[in-house]
Amino acid sequence: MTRARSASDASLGLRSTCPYCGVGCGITVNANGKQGWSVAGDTQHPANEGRLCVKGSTLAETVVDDHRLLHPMLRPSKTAVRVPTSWDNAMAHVAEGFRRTIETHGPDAVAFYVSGQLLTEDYYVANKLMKGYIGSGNIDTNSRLCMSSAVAGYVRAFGEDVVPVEYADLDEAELVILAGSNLAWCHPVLYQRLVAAKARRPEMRVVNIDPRRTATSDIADLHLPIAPGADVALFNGLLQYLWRTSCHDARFVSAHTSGVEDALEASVAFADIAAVAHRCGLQEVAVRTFFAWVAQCPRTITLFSQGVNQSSQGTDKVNAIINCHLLTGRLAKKGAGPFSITGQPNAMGGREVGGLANQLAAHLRLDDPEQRRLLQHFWGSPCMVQKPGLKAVDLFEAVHSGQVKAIWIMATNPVVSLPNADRVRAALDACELVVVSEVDGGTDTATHADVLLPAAAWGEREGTVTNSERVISRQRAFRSPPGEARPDWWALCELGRRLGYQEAFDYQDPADIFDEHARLSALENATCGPTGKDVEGGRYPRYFHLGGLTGLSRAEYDALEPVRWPIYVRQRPASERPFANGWFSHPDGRARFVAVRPRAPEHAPDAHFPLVLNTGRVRDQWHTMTRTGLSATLAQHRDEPTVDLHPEDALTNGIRPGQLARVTTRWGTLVVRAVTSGDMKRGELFIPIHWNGQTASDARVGALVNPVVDPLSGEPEFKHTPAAIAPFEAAWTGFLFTRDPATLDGVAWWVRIQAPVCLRYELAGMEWPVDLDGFAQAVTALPGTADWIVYADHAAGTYRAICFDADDRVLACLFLSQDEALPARDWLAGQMAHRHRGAARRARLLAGEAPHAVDVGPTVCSCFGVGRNTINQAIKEEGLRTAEAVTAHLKAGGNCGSCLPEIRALIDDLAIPASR
Ligand SMILES: Nc1nc2c(c(=O)[nH]1)N[C@H]1C(S)=C(S)[C@@H](COP(=O)(O)OP(=O)(O)OC[C@H]3O[C@@H](n4cnc5c(=O)[nH]c(N)nc54)[C@H](O)[C@@H]3O)O[C@H]1N2
Ligand SMILES: Nc1nc2c(c(=O)[nH]1)N[C@H]1C(S)=C(S)[C@@H](COP(=O)(O)OP(=O)(O)OC[C@H]3O[C@@H](n4cnc5c(=O)[nH]c(N)nc54)[C@H](O)[C@@H]3O)O[C@H]1N2
Ligand code: SF4
Ligand SMILES: [Mo]
Repeated sequence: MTRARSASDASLGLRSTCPYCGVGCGITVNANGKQGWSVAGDTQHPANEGRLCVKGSTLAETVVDDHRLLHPMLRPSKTAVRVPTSWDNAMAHVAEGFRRTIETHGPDAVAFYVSGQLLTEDYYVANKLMKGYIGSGNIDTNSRLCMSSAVAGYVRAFGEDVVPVEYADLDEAELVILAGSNLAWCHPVLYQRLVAAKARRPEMRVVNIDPRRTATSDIADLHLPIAPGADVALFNGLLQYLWRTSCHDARFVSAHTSGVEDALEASVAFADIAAVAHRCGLQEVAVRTFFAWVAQCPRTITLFSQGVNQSSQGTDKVNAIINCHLLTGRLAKKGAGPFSITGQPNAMGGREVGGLANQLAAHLRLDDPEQRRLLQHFWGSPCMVQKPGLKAVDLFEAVHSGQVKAIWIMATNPVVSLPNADRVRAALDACELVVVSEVDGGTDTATHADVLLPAAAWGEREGTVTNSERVISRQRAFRSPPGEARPDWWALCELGRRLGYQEAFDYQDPADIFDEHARLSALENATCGPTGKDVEGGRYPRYFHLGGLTGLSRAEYDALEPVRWPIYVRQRPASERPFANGWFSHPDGRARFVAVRPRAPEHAPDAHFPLVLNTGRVRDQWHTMTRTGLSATLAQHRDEPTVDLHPEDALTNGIRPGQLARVTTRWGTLVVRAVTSGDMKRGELFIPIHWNGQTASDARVGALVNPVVDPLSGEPEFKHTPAAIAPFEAAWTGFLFTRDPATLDGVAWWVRIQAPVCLRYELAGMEWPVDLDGFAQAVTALPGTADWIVYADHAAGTYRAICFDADDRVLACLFLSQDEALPARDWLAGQMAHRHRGAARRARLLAGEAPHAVDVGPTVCSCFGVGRNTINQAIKEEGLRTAEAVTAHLKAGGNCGSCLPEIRALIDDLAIPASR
């Protein structure tokens, strides 16, 4: 097992990386602060140079043991109750289940479903066990849902999955195209870097291509609110424009690429800019401006994310983008290139070890028998994978049909995050053996496990991750795992050993695994082609090369500084970036243009489902909220799940902003609060992905998403599902503050929100309770004999009840109303921490607000807890005209800067013209 360091080690300032997004910021951890730990940005780390966003800054709040799975749990049958057991017993059960299934039904009847949140060492072992020892390709990862289209696009174009751009290129670019990326919220530190670059060089241009206006649009000189899915048409139009205006790099195209004629022919229908604009739902002048800017700017970066990848034509979108970079030779040069930004902290590490069902490890090709044999020989494996395994959506379909009978799910929550998620839940219910490795035993997926394995979490595990710019960093442990939690690599090796492969899985620690991974990357690998100088020899040249990191001593591995691959030779970074010498990884050394044509989505809006449902992220929550959901600070920014829509769509569908609404698709339905932010176009809805069965009664948006996938990458169409919306008419709404989780049987709708010293629930019901006191006692599980004060006005449809403990502290506080007349929650939330002695003071609580209450409004700046109303007031009263002035006045925006776009939007909204 890994050595978990003690607090005294950490007090020295242990260096690690943030477990959230693919920016991969370096952090330092110290043993102090409110939670026992404090986290700060690592000034030495190249990804962030000391900066952190609000999620990174609040990490210490999430290092709590409350929700942790502490012991292995087992249920011998589907109807039995899960009980704690020993690791030995749990692993014996897993090994027996896998062995029996493989013997009876063959290796393709078992599967692993893993995650870009594993460390590279965990990932390497999982892939080796499934592909080299079980002999099946049935290992897929949540990265399938994330950047598999980018992987497929890069491989088609370059012959290898290599991201040829670095963060520093943003500092040099003349034009940055942000395609389908909400960088301001999803990669905030990188966004801040872009903001700083633009402040230094105001002539730099930014174009934002996104159907919605987002916080990212704030930095854009031009926002193109593209029709959902129309990106191939837009970039085909751009290719034609660049060709016709002679912006192509003829030398580069003829010396280093092939297929340009086909790509031009496929895009010829988009030579007419007016037609492109029409197809994309954009103004012709905006498209002309965009094209002209690209033509003018040799240093162009196209940074793309899920608006491109998560599409039934995601791979074609990626190649449409890369085609434009190939035509102009804007690639592998300072300040230029197609940049797929990765989402998860180790999405890139997963790509390196071949974690997708259609990859082999170390960028070797699964479709080449010779390369399979080479890897088999390296691993000494008994039964090597022969064909690609099932991709995530198909994999769970195979679980549903009974073709896959045993599955091990690790560090991902597919009952929330896969499309058609209710079917995933049904699949797990029907599956003979479901093993789930988790840190949180209560997730929607964990509750379907036959065997639950407690995993060591971030802060307790040792290993490496690779960020979006190919920089490998060490994650280091600063605390011991609680209970019996153990690292994932260890549990996987335990299965390997129990299946009879002692030697192959006899690693002592992650350093051992990393060494094997690095050695494999150098196997038969001459990366630089005939003219390259770094390495010679090798049958299968790949840019993915960690030769310089082989043979590290344990101490060297522990002390490893962030380092970017390729790294061919010890102590010597590669002399040039991948592709800089014009050599690509296809056998002939040439990059490929790919002929792409737009396709209509499989499911288009119709009379029943007239709207397009788009899904994505909010600033302060991470995925299914198992970590960020524990932070009261992070809950302030967006406390509830919402559906954002155009005001006219709200009107035509009879929905008042702020009201609950039911959104329905052919696959599922949910109920969330409707908002009309002004950012949406007509015909489109946006719902965040984060809420799940623990945090809301009815807000798992995955249940609504169509299970359509890209034919090449298998990535789901998460951003495009036909949908309908209708008001959800509740008889009453209300809220509850409580110290203990509420009992919500019979409550039609609820959301759970982490507040500073308690939980808050927002509630709604279909019938006004006949016995209101009984209802209050039931939801709070506090008896009628407890110390309650109650105010009830049946005529007005108002009920308020507060229960105190012997120390005069509020145990629970329930407010219900038939006409949505409820006070703002902030003041009452603050009162939960205080004592309330005396009838007068207690009665004031029933009023729900301070005698001179000021409603600060929803939080904009989470770092300093500054609300919208406070900011608006300062803008108006102090005449503030810039975000910097707001920061100077209120501190808001002065720490991580994530909220600056929102502050600027408030200034714009209140802007008073200087003169008329
Ligand atoms: N706060 C926060 N940050 C995160 C995460 C998180 O959960 N929370 N998750 C991380 C992960 S794993 C990922 S993958 C990244 C994702 O990062 P992003 O991809 O930036 O985030 P999303 O919100 O999924 O989607 C991006 C945008 O695509 C737009 N879009 C939808 N359809 C289209 C289309 O047809 N064309 C174009 N051009 N755009 C479209 C959406 O409106 C949305 O604004 O974020 C990472 N960072
Ligand atoms: N509708 C819709 N759905 C989407 C998306 C979308 O845009 N729209 N985006 C997709 C994308 S890009 C992504 S990346 C996925 C993310 O979706 P998921 O991967 O399902 O989301 P997470 O909440 O990150 O799940 C990680 C789980 O691992 C657990 N965990 C954390 N650390 C460890 C560890 O060290 N070991 C183990 N064993 N477990 C651990 C956490 O408690 C958590 O339950 O969602 C996808 N789903
Ligand atoms: S940008 Fe924020 S979430 Fe992403 S790695 Fe950095 S601190 Fe973590
Ligand atoms: Mo992702």
